[in-house]
Amino acid sequence: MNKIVVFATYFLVTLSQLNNLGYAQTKPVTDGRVLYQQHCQTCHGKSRLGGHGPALLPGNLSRLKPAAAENVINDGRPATQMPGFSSVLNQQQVTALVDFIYQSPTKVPQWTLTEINNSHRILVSTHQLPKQPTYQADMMNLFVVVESGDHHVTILDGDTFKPIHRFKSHYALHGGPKFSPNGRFVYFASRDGWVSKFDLYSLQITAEIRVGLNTRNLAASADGHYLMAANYLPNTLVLLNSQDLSVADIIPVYDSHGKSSRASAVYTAPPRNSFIVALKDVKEVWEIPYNQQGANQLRQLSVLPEQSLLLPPPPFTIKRIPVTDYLDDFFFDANYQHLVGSSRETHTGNVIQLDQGKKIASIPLAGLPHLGSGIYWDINNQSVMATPNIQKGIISIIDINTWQVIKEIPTEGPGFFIRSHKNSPYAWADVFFGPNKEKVHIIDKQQLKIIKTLAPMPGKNAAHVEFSKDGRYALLSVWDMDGALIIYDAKTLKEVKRLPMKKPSGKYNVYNKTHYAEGTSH
Ligand code: DHE
Repeated sequence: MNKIVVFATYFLVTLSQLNNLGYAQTKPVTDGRVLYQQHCQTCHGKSRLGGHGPALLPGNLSRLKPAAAENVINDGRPATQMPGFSSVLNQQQVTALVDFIYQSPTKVPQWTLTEINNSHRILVSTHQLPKQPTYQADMMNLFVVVESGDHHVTILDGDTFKPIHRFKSHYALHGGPKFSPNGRFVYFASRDGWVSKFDLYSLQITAEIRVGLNTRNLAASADGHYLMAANYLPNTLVLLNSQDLSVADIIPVYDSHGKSSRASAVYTAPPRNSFIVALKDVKEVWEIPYNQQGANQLRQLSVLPEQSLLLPPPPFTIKRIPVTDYLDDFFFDANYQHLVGSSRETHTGNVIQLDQGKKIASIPLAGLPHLGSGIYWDINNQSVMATPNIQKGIISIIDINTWQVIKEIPTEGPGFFIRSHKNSPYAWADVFFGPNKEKVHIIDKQQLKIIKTLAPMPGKNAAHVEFSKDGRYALLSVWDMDGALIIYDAKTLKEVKRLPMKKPSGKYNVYNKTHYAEGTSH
């Protein structure tokens, strides 16, 4: 009898030890917090403040109903890195996760002027910088290549295609880096809020500042004086002096009724001397002029009284353009008279005339266009724009005068980026999603048809092209840890060189970017 008791006790103790270690567990985990740690925190951050994925706090989820959040967890979200979890989690677990992410955190995350200023570091002062480049290269034909696989940046000679320098960046750079008007300095923004300034002459980071906890992107003013960063957390725009990255202003984002919003993205509109801001949670588009006239005007405060900040009087006026939808992805025409904005929820492009500050047309776009990567060119004096679609395998071609869709070019799957150059007869459009993600289509810009399809590394995602200064070469990324940057002759479409890289994402040519060249992103 005693033996039986001893054995039973031993068995129970061992079972409970195993349970504690998580081994003998047969019941699936149903604690939302634990599920979050297991499945979500790598991308969305330990405290739900965001990382590679967005922050998951009630304020950031205000536009997403819990039932829709369950769908996102089950099926993933198109055009993002968010995969579906329906084969890993049962419905009870998904509901527990949703309950958890809609709970307010015990400590509300703060990132105010104090935290921002405390993060500011000047690593090299301006007077220590060399007057000339410290190496031989055409400084206007350099490429800045973001390697998202191991969070590095490579500076590439655009004539020899030899890497000049490689350095560690902050975690998950997102959006295109922006350049000073003379192309000497590059500014990067990371999803976790860091803005860095890099000197291409001396190949070093000169200053850094953390402007937010979850940042979207940044824009540089055409006069070279300012940078503006757009944040998801907190709901702010942060204006920086581009010389040393010190804070010039913090603009909490509220609509005219006082409703707070995340800032989806900020863009520069060089001929208008203004920043244009896309807002995620309110039906407004903002234009913020930074010229002297704008500075002398009284700012119509977007700041609610209780939000007043310990900053000198803010320099700029905010022009609010009311819109009928949430617009968070923008295309601009060549002279920045119009923007086309889309939202995830609708199937129309909204054309806003910026001087008039109102919508002038709707474009039926059923495939969820990725307008931010749209480009424009002329066909027999007719200006057209082209945009990939992230839910449908088509490239939409739109007449920029009539705002009519004139053609839909079928592709082998939904795409993310399209690129060209004034000197190239072709536009390069990737197939980013689905079984054909290895493919890139070459489109004849006059005939509006695909003339060739490349698949440089079978099975691996090929995407995002940037041309050299003169348009002779096209550089394509293979987004894989054992990926590559592939250089093509843009005329013969033959491969010229292949450089192994760690998941290279975007690449940016100094000339094309500083000249807001036709065919590339601005
Ligand atoms: Fe991006 C640019 C928004 C997901 C890679 N992306 C942009 C811009 C916006 C944007 C508004 C233009 C800003 C700029 O360049 O300053 N991106 C979004 C999203 O809302 C979306 C769909 C969801 C998200 O999680 O943010 C999204 N983007 C991605 C990715 O998953 C990509 C493919 C991988 C990554 O690095 O996160 C990605 N986005 C890029 C790149 C650019 C970009 C490489 C710059 C393109 C360029 O050529 O300028």
